[in-house]
Amino acid sequence: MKKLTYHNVCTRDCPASCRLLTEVQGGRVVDVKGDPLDTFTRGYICAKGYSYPERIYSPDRILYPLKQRKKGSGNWERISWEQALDEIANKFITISEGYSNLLPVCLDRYLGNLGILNLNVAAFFLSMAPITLMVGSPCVSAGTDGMTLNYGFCKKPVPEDMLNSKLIIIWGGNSAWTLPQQMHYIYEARKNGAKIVVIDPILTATAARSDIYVNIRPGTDGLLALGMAKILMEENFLDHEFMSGYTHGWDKYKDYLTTIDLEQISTQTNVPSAEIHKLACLYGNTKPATIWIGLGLQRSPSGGQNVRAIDSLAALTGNIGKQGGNVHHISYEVFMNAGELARLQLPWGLASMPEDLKNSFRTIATGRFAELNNLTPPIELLWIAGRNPVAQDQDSDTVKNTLKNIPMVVVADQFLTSSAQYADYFLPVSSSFEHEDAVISYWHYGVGLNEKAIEPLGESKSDFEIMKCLAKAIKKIQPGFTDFPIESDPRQCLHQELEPILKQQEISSIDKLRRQGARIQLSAVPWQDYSFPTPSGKYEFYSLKAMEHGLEPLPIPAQVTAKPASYPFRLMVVRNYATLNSQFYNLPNIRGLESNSTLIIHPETAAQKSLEHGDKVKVYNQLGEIEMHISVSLCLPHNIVVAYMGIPDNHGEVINTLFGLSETDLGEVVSGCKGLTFNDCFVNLVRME
Ligand SMILES: Nc1nc2c(c(=O)[nH]1)N[C@H]1C(S)=C(S)[C@@H](COP(=O)(O)OP(=O)(O)OC[C@H]3O[C@@H](n4cnc5c(=O)[nH]c(N)nc54)[C@H](O)[C@@H]3O)O[C@H]1N2
Ligand SMILES: Nc1nc2c(c(=O)[nH]1)N[C@H]1C(S)=C(S)[C@@H](COP(=O)(O)OP(=O)(O)OC[C@H]3O[C@@H](n4cnc5c(=O)[nH]c(N)nc54)[C@H](O)[C@@H]3O)O[C@H]1N2
Ligand code: SF4
Ligand SMILES: [Mo]
Repeated sequence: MKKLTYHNVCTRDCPASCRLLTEVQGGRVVDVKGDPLDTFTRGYICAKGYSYPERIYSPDRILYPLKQRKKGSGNWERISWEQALDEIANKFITISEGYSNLLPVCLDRYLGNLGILNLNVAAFFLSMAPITLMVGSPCVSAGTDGMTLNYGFCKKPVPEDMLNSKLIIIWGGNSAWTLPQQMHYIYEARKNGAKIVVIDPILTATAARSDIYVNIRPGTDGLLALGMAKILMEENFLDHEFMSGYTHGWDKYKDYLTTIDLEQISTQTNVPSAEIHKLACLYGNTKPATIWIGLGLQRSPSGGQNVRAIDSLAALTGNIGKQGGNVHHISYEVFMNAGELARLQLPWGLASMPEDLKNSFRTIATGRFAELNNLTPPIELLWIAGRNPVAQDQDSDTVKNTLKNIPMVVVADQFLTSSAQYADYFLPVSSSFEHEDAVISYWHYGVGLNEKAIEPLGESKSDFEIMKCLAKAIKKIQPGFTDFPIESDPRQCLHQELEPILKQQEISSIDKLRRQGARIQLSAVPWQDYSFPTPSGKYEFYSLKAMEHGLEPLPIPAQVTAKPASYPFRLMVVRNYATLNSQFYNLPNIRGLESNSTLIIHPETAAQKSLEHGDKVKVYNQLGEIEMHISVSLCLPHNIVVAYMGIPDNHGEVINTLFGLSETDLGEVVSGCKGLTFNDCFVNLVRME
């Protein structure tokens, strides 16, 4: 039988956004591989990408709408789309009649699918404002705020600019696992003489590939950066021309730096003074030098200020606006180039919304499920799409209880996730191989068209189709209720969204985009014009805006949390190379790589607790407990234990049960609310017989 090849894009929330070639035989996906024409990946994809055929046809995938008799009971019944949509549509109508508004309707969505068309889920709800919207980001908001306060906007160089660097400091990121394609540029830079430094509390796969590894106490990165800044100042590494022309607040920063004590910083960060000195001098001496601020470090109580302090190193040494210099973090600048819908999306969705629309919403910060219980009017209907909050947000028990309390919870997903178990309705979503869409990468700015390669499996539908069908069902009962375009062709909507990009790129047709892809042309090296959209028009060491958000105007982090006596181990959850957040672990081939929920501990901890590799332990704290198998490793300090993200234990218990709700210092500047802290959780463990 003839094989047909289709162009797809991986729609996972992953910076690589790999373009894929999908082979289809007899209407079935038989192979997925990387597209060698993808200028960023050059055809290299990860284990998750290769596992798509297994994921598409997984026996775990749910292909029909389901209704659960009692939430959490597992007592599911297959129902027709007609019944599901009718009952949900009627709930919308009853809510609007009972409350004279739709505030009791709440939407919680995130980036389970990065497709532009997929973003229309939000458009459906936006068309019916006012509703209650969960806003912000569980991921990036403290860091983007830190960057925004200093520079005025969060921009980054293109990934290839690392080839021009002579020193690359990877600070709080594990790219060898989370963005492996970038390692290619890093290795190339090393061949050209660059040194690679990794700063991480864990000796990660990335750290193992570095020239210099700095082991740091979690959450203290800002202090290390302040110590380095003091040394740069004392050792005359400052770029006075840049500082005097283009920065604001150096006098105050300088005064502050003179007061700090390097020995104290060494004690607080766990980094020996000589190492801090060596690192600062290496950074001061090497031009151009770049810092890649990963997402791990900004999910700490002072994550925003820590990012600001690290940024300041680039400003002090004049590494801003230079090829091979700057700070690489994250950029949503690309979405400015897309159509209206993509532009309205998270994490800055709220900030960029027109005032009248914005003000009509009731907003709840992402992850704050407890707050959903105490609202007037109360939440009557919660729609969860592209999210798994029970597994991924903090305090999973509270999330579960909130879901239980809400009269109607709808989850649209492909699998019966830990969150779906607390839903009343499960709506089956087609995989991205089953409908057309497009993805813009927030790392390399590539735009890839995703073709429909096969028909939707079972009765599954894309989120866009689901919203259209729901709008139809609502309109059948009350014609004027929503103006969501029920007759619109998904293709047409997609093309509308892509039009500005096609124009900018002078790409004549969607078909051309499908074959060759595109890349949004942003400046390869940001800030070359030294024009910073901050209140002072300069790079701000001293930010009054930070003060408005209750922080020190200088990049000074707050005190580090003390370890509670009864929970002596800090629990860090790291992303696994073969899974993505809570996804993929259910596939047999992936489980072959990571078989069960593992807790990695130091040999000293093993000895102290009389544990051996493979033993079963209960990991617990004041919030709950989870069963795990021990793996012993020297790659982490004795007071840290490490788990892989998203893999539940044999009882379905998830690791985030042990994480209390805890906010980062920043997040609201860009996204409307503070971010979430994930590296400040403490536990104890005990052997299970
Ligand atoms: N302990 C700890 N917790 C963390 C973090 C951490 O570092 N430590 N990191 C945080 C970060 S960075 C993030 S981004 C969040 C991620 O949190 P989430 O985004 O909630 O996590 P995912 O597991 O990726 O869930 C996405 C869901 O979308 C579904 N999905 C896939 N495609 C589609 C589609 O087309 N339509 C619909 N409707 N659904 C689809 C998937 O099956 C999956 O269930 O987790 C946060 N949680
Ligand atoms: N394979 C795979 N790839 C992924 C994902 C996945 O789940 N699996 N998830 C995607 C998503 S949603 C995201 S947000 C990105 C995240 O990708 P990265 O930017 O790499 O961020 P994380 O993996 O969250 O954390 C990276 C490192 O930060 C370290 N870290 C934690 N706290 C601190 C600290 O206080 N200081 C310092 N210096 N380091 C610290 C951790 O030990 C970890 O090694 O990856 C994306 N890519
Ligand atoms: S998960 Fe990331 S690296 Fe893997 S195929 Fe998808 S986009 Fe590429
Ligand atoms: Mo994330």
